[in-house]
Amino acid sequence: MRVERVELRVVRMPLNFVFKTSFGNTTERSILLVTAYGDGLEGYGECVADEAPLYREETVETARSVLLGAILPRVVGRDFANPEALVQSMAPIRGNRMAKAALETAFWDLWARSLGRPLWQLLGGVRQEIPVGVSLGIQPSIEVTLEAVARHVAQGYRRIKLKIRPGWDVAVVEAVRERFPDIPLTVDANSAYRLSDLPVFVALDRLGLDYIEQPLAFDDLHDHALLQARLRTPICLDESITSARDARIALAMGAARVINVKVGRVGGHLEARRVHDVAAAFDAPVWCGGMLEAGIGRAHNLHISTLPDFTKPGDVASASRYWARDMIREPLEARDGIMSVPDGPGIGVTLDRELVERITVGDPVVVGG
Ligand code: OSB
Ligand code: MG
Repeated sequence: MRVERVELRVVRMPLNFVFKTSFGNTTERSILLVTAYGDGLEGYGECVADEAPLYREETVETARSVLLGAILPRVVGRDFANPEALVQSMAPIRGNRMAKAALETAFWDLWARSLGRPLWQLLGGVRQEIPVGVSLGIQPSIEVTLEAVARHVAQGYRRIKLKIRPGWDVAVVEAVRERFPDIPLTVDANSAYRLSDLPVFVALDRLGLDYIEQPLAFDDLHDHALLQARLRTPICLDESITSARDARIALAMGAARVINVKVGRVGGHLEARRVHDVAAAFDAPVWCGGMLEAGIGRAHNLHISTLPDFTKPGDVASASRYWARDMIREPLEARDGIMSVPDGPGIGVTLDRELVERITVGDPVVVGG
């Protein structure tokens, strides 16, 4: 498949809610959308980077700049027999995994469409029904949190994740656990704590959490290993894992027992599958994380979630939770906590072109003829 040309555009979409985490508040997303053209077909990828580098280092601007300046010159106008070949061509470029993933996922979609096959089959998926959970941002009060949990449990979500940060942790989680003694419950700190906060984690360790996600620094596997040794509750790493090698090291040294797989964070589907394979070799469960994706990114997340070791509910909730109007035509909605994986060629969804044009910020850039 020759990548004849690639279009980059930024679209702006307002969220239905303020998403509050330990690193900041999100009220709308600026999303870099990548379209790869070849053989009269189109494939779509959505970059997970945000406007500010508060989760990891990349931003919408760095991803755009690295794609234009370094990645696309190696790719546009060239033939790739498969996604492996494309990934090979990007390998000399260090880091910038969110930028690479945006193009890599667009290529997978294009390639799968050219073969007339749904992406999940080409990835090696084994199911088309995906149990999902929900990630609840930091709420104004414990009372509001309890209402939000009740609402999402009633909707059928299979796991509730609560964002925590210093000063908003043990009390709220205890209150939720007391009201909902049996639900699968997790917390996500987004790197807000240090090892000296051990008493917080010892208190959380008594609350029957499924795991504690990314409690410590994004680049500190060592302290996560020290913390894990003191806890019964598994640690799940998100920010810290950018590759299959990171996953191998983290699992081998006991820094985590569960891995959050995000296609964007690790550089694309191929590396996400490698992370999955490493975790499976360690008997460690994985689940699919979310980055407040719109339809294209959410569809890609559903496809990767079909691999066998995705045994815990992911953060791939109904699109209508996030968006008044999504950028794709097909509704990606959970029913009783289950999302169905689209079965058409590629990612199996189509862009709402009229909407995409309307929400585009600035001018799209097209590379190649
Ligand atoms: O840490 O998992 C995270 C959103 C943006 C950045 C990081 C994270 C998240 C979420 C939301 O938790 C997941 C979602 O609903 O898409
Ligand atoms: Mg997380």
